[in-house]
Amino acid sequence: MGRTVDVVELVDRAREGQPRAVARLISLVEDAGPRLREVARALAPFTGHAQVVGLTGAPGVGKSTSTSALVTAYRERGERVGVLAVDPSSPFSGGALLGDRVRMGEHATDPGVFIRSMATRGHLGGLSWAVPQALRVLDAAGCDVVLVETVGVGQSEVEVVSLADTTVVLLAPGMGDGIQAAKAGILEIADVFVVNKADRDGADATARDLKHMISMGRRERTDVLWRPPVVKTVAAGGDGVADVVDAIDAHRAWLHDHGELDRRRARRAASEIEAIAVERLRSGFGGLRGGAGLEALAERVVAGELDPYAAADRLVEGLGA
Ligand SMILES: Nc1nc2c(ncn2[C@@H]2O[C@H](COP(=O)(O)OP(=O)(O)O)[C@@H](O)[C@H]2O)c(=O)[nH]1
Ligand SMILES: [Mg+2]
Repeated sequence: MGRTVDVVELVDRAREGQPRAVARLISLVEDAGPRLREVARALAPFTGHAQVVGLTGAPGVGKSTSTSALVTAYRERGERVGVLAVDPSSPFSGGALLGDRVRMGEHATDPGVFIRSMATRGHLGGLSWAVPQALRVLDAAGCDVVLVETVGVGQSEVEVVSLADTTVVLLAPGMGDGIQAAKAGILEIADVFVVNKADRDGADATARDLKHMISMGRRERTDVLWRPPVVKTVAAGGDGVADVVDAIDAHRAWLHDHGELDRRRARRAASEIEAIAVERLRSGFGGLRGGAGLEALAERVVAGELDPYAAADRLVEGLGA
């Protein structure tokens, strides 16, 4: 094939579990280069197998430590595991983040584990398009479970929900913002709560507060049948990690029994399509020159010559031309 990669062959090799093929495919989708479409097409028939588990929470609660402990637990069951560590603020891309590399070090030579760190800064839409494509690569590579670690700040914790079959929200005692964050919306997104650092004072109180909030929430939302369990862990020592695996399994079974798995996956595909379409529109705007371009229109809005709605109409019309 000369210097150009044969994407179909790469996908074959990834399915055989060759780490370099997996890494290469993720790079191809991350770069959003001309091969992206070809990669997506080649992957499509082999996706839909992996169980996608999102882990989110404030920086320092122990997401990476927990992810590593979960990898160990799934490997003990003989499952192939993928890890995507997504840090929107990281200036690095492609390679592993140093901290994660150290923590994930014990899995680095395990052929049944694929680990990838992704920085989303600089990509319009952040998580919204590159991560789902990387997920597809790991899925097609035969991962039984893919763990997606995202920092629970701003939008990313909402976005992880659209990616994951099961969303695990981590809290830690002594991080006062924990319960506040819960009030601000993590209650809606969590399928499983983990109170990590249970070796520290206050873990019981945090777990109790959470359970109380969950029971309050249920009174208002009687249609919601799944009650998120609250699991205490000491991820650093592995305590309670088996309970997290059990909770994730139970949630998966519940999703399956209630037709929710298909619904969530359809929602995920819909947001993926939307993100790609929006991205395409955006890049189209960039190509519009002269008076029809975004900058020229913006100037006219600032000058009061056009209102933003009329300007938006022109922009969209410009794409159609
Ligand atoms: N005491 C204690 N420390 C922990 C525990 N789990 C993780 N840590 C420590 O907390 C710090 C942050 O962990 P990390 O996994 O990087 O958190 P992340 O930012 O959420 O990914 C590290 O120094 C870990 O060693 C735990 O269960 N107990
Ligand atoms: Mg981390």
